Amino acid sequence: MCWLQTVVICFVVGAVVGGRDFPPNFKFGTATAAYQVEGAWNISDKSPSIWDSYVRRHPEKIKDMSSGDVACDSYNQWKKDVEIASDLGLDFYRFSIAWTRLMPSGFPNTVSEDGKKFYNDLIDGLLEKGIEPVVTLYHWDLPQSLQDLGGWANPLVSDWFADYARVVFSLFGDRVKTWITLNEPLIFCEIVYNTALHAPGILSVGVGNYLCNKHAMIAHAKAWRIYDEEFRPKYKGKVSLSNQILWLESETESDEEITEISRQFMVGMFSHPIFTKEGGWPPVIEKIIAEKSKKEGLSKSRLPPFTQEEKDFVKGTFDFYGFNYYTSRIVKKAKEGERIGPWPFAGASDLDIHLTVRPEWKHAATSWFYICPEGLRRQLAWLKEQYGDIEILITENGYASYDGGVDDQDRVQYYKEHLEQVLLAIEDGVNVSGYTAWTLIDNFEWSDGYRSKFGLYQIDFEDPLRKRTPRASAHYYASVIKSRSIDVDNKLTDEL
Ligand code: GBH
Repeated sequence: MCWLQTVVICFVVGAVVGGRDFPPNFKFGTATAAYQVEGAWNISDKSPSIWDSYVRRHPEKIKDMSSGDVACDSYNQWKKDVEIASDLGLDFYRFSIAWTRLMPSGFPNTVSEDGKKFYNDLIDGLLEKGIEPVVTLYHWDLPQSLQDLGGWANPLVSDWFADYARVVFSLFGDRVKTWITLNEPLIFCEIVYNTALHAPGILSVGVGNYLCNKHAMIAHAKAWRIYDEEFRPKYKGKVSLSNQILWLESETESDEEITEISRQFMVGMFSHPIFTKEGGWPPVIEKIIAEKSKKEGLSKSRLPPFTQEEKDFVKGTFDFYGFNYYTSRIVKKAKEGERIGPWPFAGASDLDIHLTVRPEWKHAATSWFYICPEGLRRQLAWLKEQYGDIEILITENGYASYDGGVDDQDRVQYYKEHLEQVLLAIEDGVNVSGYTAWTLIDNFEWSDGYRSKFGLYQIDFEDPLRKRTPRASAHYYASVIKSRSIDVDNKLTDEL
């Protein structure tokens, strides 16, 4: 075929399907996290993480009094996970490494042979099937021994994390090219210290959260710089973090200013230090917290400042922007005495806002989850506007249902509507390079236990082998990946 014919055909095909198809280099994946799927919590030389301790000390904090002790047993069943990932046709699989499995003492003097083997096998198994491993270093399971020293509130945590990161990069960097340092500091700092609803269950409203935020930013930067200096030259991979983002919008114009401030609290806090030229905290946040601290009679702001040296150290430590999107909120100025709603700022006192939802947003199967697909496109536009035209990887997006049933048309709908918004964002000119469905298999959903299900595959938790069964959404996602289009069949078939 002559080149002109090729061009004409491509043009015609492009015009017909244009906008509904993903670009050829766009990548699709699914994600999980170690504590939520692995189980084998005390096997071999693994030490307890803060989640292992938390579910023992506070079983009542988990809605069904369950734990991740066995979870999906992926520690033993990982071959099945690789198999279904391959059945789906995934380009990549995002999983996290359990610090306590790989480095039981928390420090690099102990590297577990067993832990090494487990992650080597998983990585090699994925690569054999042509699936790229995308690895998260920290998905909330800090070694309990480091928590006993103050955990994320201790500035030394950034060195502990950096040492751990170096071990991980040196063991797996030859095969892993995309790294996520931290999953959602908003959750493991703000939620943890403002609500104590997650491990380690320590309440320190307006103090612990900000210490943690700062140390998380430094820890991320140290890991990125270690990769950049010691590993990038030979391995040429990419490193960033994943932020949890709720799209926030205002009901009325008069609330627009407070809404933008709220975005800076929720997204800017964990982005401005890294993704802007000036670095450091968003100035508006620094000002608000400093003023409040002063009024409270404190001599210093509760938000620890960055020195100029620290600002320079943290800024620019990214290769792409990673974020997780599930839901949205409407922001209103709080009236006297009005609480701000259970999530994500419960207990936080520095932002006088009230979060609500629009009546038309449908509720999914867990308290915080309202469905607003447009939020994803608006969020993507906002990120581009704030931090420039950088590559963006959606590291999680998915839907919660109560029922373990397999004909999950509501989840299919959720994926379809959100993928459509991704396509629109790409049309808007946002550089979105990939999309990650949360999650491959039903798993331990933190304080919800096993009550809310997010899996493309259903897990039979009564079965000792934890049988994995594809839902309609698995069929749908597989078809999307195959056809690179969202308008595909969503029926249950025998294909998977
Ligand atoms: C992500 O967090 C996580 O990365 C992933 O591990 C998780 O399974 C997935 O999303 C689905 O939740 O109501 O105060 O007890 C998203 C943020 C964190 C939101 C936990 C709900 C419950 C906090 N989620 N949070 S609370």
